[in-house]
Amino acid sequence: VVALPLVTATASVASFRERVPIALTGVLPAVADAVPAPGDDFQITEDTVIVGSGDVAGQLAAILRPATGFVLPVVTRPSRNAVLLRLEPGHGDEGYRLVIRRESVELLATERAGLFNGVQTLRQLLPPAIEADVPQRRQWIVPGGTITDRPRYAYRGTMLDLARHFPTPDEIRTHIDRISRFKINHLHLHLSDDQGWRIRIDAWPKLTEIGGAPGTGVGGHGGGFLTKQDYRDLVRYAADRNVTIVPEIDMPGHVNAAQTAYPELTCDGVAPRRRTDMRVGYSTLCVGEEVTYRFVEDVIRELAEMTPGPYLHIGGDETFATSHGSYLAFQRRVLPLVHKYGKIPYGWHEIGQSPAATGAVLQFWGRERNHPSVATAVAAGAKLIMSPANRTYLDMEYDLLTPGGLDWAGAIEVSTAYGWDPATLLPGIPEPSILGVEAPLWSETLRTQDDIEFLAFPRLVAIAELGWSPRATHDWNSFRARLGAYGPRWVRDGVRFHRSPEIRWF
Ligand code: TNX
Repeated sequence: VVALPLVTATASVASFRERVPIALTGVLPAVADAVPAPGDDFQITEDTVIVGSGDVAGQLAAILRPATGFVLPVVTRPSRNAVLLRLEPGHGDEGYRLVIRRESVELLATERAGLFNGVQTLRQLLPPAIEADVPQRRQWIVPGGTITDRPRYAYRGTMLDLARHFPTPDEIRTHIDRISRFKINHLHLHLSDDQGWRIRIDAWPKLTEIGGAPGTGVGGHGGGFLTKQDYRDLVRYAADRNVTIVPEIDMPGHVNAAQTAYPELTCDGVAPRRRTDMRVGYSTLCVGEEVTYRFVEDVIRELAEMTPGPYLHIGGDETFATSHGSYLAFQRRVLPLVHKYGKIPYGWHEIGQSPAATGAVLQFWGRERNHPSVATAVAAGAKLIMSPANRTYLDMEYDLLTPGGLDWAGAIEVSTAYGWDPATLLPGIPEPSILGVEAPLWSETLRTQDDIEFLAFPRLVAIAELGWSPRATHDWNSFRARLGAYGPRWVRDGVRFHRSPEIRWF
């Protein structure tokens, strides 16, 4: 593990900075190990070829062609002046090694995911101008040396809340492009809530016809839903970028939209009015009725059928309208249904109160204090994803002056998002029980793609680094320098990120 200063100079002229060679250690999230080989740089030229047989070689070529203007043919036979992608044992599920020398760049990994991750790193080792979509007249130098890298945690996620504000599938795809640059490998889609139901379920068509109708967003804005084809296309698009989609149907609370469509899901059989306000905790499924479980089982079965990933999120948060006994009765029946359809049950940490949650994953969204029911569930076998609200909630405001976001968990500037350790936040949790981290973006205050990007970036990158990089690399000064140097890439990509005053942006 090396110390991580990132650029070798701190000149103030942007055009000069663009010419400063990128350091091997300038990458976001920080690489596990880097050994520079000064002077042994690789240069991409018009004769360079890409050697590899899988689709990641094609992805790399597609990244490099627009700005270089070079042909960069993808071939299978080894060659000089090449970027070679090769699978071999020993690098783990997502790890990779990059060996950069004057003659070639070798990218070695055991799985396709490792090659994908290595390509994200290689991209950042080229100057920001590589992100341009038309040819730039300049040299394309990759700094010499060897990077050996692998994730600290298997799960590095973020969440989009499709219920309070429904983004289009194209906007979701753009977001997947942006998050996958930082080796985020799970995208949790919050598909239902009091305001809207966003995924077609064939057995209960009114969920989307009524619950996903126009105007079913906070403030009466937006609305809409994903067809099964939309969803499957997103799953595929994400998988190409090493992102697993995690679907969530929130229950037994947060179900007002479903109940506007099917009044039999309420205890009094009366359809509630549509709700487009921001209150939480007032709705609940009728836990004593059999129709509730026919509904839940149909939804779980249809969601599981179209979800290749291992997790199915069943919500379980803020059930203030469900008695404790009813909550436990509900989970005793519903948690096994997720297993029945071949998925690992995942839920907000409240599900840990249920003895049926031993094989489940809990998403911890509390603060840094003792949570006895979480510790008990983990001791009984449950796993944890860390989403402490006062660190990871991308919908919290940055500070009092910056527009957008809520404030119930506090203001979260970049240093706050970065300044914690997933392993030690909660006492008494053994490290192997922690699968990783997730940064949720609730959408009560969102209207547009720009709003999503402004709240997600740069904070999501801090969470990505906590999830990917070994703890030994954790260093605020290094992080903020690497982040500042990343700014021009976002500018080129048209990402409206928050120019946090904590960062010296290039
Ligand atoms: C709490 S955190 C919620 C959501 C809201 C969010 C707003 C959690 C599991 N539930 O229903 O959208 O706060 O920040």
